[in-house]
Amino acid sequence: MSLGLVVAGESHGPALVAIVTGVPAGLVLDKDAIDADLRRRQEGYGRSPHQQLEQDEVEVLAGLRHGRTLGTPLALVVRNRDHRNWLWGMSPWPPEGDPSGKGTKPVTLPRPGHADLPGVLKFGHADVRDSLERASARHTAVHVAAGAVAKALLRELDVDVEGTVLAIGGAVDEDDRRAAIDAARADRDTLGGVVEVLATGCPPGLGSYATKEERLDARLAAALMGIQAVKGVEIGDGFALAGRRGTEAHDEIEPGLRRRTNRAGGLEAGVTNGEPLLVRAAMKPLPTLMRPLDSVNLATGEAAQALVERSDTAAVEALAVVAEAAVAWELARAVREKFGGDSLADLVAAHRAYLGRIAWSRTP
Ligand code: EPS
Repeated sequence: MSLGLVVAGESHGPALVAIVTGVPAGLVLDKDAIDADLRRRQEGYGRSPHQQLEQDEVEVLAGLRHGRTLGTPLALVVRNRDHRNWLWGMSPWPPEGDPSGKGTKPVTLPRPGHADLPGVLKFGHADVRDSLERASARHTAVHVAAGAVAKALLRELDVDVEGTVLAIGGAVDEDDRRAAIDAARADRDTLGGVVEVLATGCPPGLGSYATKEERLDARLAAALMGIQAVKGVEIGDGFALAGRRGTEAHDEIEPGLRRRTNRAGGLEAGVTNGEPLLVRAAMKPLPTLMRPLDSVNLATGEAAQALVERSDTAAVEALAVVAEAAVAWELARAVREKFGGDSLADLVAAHRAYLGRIAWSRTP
């Protein structure tokens, strides 16, 4: 038993869609809680007018009845309000009549750092828009909706997951981060940053060292690297561990099987050890720039400046929410694999029996 997720949707298309499988029957979902996470993803300082145009809310088309999951595939939809401005440009069918408006003119100036060039080469597209629409981080919205389902499941086991921003453009303090965004925006530039996700209440034993595919550290790294613009992932003290001696790198075990420190970030050999799970992700500065970098016009082969478009200055606050959803999703998957159950009651009972066997309580 595991969780499955398939997401479809283009940035300016009609909607974003997620099919979620493997959620046990009887889990109560709260629309307000899912919508609150969608709003959190949108609230960050430094986003573009496009992002502000969207007012995301979840629709559930299947798998839920009267607020309770049925144990069948859940179909989640987040509509793109901006689509009404792209009816021709992003029409799924050949547009009839007089095609004009946004998105109808082919994009031929790939942005360094975006999917534009690798995308058109890989798929044989003539219009960069055929790549950029799907590569856009817009569809993180519906991943956050799926993550909210995962968080609801985890909460039944007293597991909480929270993402926070550590730095934006190198600035750590909140006021400095805002100032860094204002300065970058004034320079018509963009910023990246670092986020952290903390998960508390994980029992020891999620994930496995048996195969590399089951290692929870590998799965978390893949989930975080799967988010647009993420270029680095660290678990626990991560890169700093490489410079320490062994006696200062590991977490000594005390009676009661708790640890004196948490340098491993709650994961040893790809398995949770009962300490808080701690992961970080580094985001590169966004590649859509108002001050374009050198590129090539794909229609002529001549040197040119990359596409200039409205742009987010920074989306690091959104990344904190998206990374939280990604970590929650991977943890919920590991929970489903370990505890199984067709109904939530079966799952909770299996979890309780396991904690009893290993004599483990959430608080030492
Ligand atoms: C994005 C580019 C921007 C963002 C968008 C993701 O859109 P546009 O190019 O239309 O201005 O605003 O993010 C969202 C709309 C969102 O909801 O997060 C990109 O290229 O990834």
